[in-house]
Amino acid sequence: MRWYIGDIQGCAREFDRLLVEIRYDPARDELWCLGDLINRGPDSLATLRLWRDVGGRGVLGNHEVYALLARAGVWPRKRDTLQALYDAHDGDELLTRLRGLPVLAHQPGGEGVDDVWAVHAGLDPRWHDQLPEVAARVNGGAHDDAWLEHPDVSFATRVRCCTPDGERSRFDRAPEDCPAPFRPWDELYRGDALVVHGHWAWRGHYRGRRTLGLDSACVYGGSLSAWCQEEDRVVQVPSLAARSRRE
Ligand SMILES: [Mn+2]
Repeated sequence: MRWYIGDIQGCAREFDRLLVEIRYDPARDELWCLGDLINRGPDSLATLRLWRDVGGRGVLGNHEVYALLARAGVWPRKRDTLQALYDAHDGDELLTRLRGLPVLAHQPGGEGVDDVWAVHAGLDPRWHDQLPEVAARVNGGAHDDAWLEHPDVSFATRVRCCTPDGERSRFDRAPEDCPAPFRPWDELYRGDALVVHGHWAWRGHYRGRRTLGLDSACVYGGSLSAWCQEEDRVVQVPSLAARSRRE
């Protein structure tokens, strides 16, 4: 089975529980994390070690971009929970894995199974009829620091609300409150493939016309969500944290 998991944000214990819950078997199954595996939460290092050890794959999130650029000294260090990762003997190896993650990942479906595009935040409306070309462009860079700051990478890892011509809003609350002229990016999506994404913790897990959101705010006391592509099934485990970390 192929499983997609929403934003873990260092919630390693919940990640471990979720893998047990879905009976994840690295020899048989495939694991795609939807970005933001790290930061804010209690244990980014254990999260990445577990993800590596079970052969996890994934797409790049804005917290991975931050971790890489802050580590490189390109961006100023903000308040974060990444020090143990930076200090670990295998920290740079783990960060190198993150640097290699694609921004957009296509997983074909089949008989009765949805074609899936995975992305951390969402899609620019101008990309909808040319996703393979966009993926080749945004995934095919040198993955160096400058690539991590490319506007297309920023869009795919950060958008919540935007305009049809790809202008982004900083709005981060419930989609129905999105201020005009911006709209939730998924309402503008007109493709046929199912887009599976994370990043919008405030919104939580939802199912749209052709989109599926899996960031159910584990780090803020919600739950951690997984979705199986073949069975179109969601499995969730509750957060072990108090509902207190939201900033
Ligand atoms: Mn995010």
